[in-house]
Amino acid sequence: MRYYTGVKDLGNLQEAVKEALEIKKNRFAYKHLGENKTLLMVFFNNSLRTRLSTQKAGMNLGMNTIVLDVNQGAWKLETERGVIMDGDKSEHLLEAIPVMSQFCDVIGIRSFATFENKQNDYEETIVNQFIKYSGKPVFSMETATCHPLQAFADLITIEEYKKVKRPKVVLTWAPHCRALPQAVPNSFADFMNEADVDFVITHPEGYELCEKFVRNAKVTYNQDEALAGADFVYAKNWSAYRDPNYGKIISKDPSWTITTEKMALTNNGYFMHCLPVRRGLIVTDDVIEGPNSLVIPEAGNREISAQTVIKRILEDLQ
Ligand code: AN0
Ligand code: CP
Repeated sequence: MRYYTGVKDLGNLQEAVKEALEIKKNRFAYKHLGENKTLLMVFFNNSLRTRLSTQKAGMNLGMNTIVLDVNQGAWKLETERGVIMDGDKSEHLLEAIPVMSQFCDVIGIRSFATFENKQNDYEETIVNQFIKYSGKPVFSMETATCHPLQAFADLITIEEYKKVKRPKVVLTWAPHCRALPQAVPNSFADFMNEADVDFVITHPEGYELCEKFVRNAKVTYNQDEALAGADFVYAKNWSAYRDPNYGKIISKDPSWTITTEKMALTNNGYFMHCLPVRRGLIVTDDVIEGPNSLVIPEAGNREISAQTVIKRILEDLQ
């Protein structure tokens, strides 16, 4: 593997999950792969889980790791070509990328949607510039439209906890106070559409996701109907995708919060969320603290999804 920006890069998904579960049993078995190799993790946005789990994954593989927080201590970067740089941005991405790549063998990149230009966001211009100008393998740690390390960890978690061969998995929108990207639901849908699950998406009208990720999934505006008989409830807020509301909050309807009453509609279903989560908006304390909450093992599996991806990248670098 040279690049990891979406589900397609994993090839056979069942085999990728199998490989991840093998790695989980013995995470230090591939330490030789990363010897004298350096992982650079570039963050344009905040992170707790991705930063820790990806660094840990690199260390499990014997790599040295460097973390760069672009907005804390590095020069502010211009990303557009053809601009006169007389504002607050001191350096251009087109120099910064090849300089970064002098000091590493593999690059992870986190760069959220800016919501300034939908086309730029959905064409993934930032990560694609890293791919084009770094000369190094590049993987996503959540880019403008996708978070494939998260969705891979989610699928591993579903595989570990499922009680039936083909579980019902529901992705539900939930209210939030800030406009959030569509990356997490996009990637979750992308993975679930390829997995052996009965997949349903539910959200208020106007929160339709990009068709390229939804594909043939069942979509309903009726959350209760979607939750009926669910084995897994995956809650997430996202801002509107469709024009003219791209990147905007168009509803904060509190009746979409995941509560004990909502979970009672499910098949004793598990609760999932990528974290960070705002209690009282997305989910109640009782649900997230309850016995059916998978949020902690789900976060733990971020180490495994990252390690599987970096292992495959290192295997191709040998
Ligand atoms: C981000 C998002 O919704 O994409 C990161 C989630 C992993 N969440 C927030 O910014 C709160
Ligand atoms: N789930 C996730 O990616 O968390 P962080 O934003 O804390 O990395």
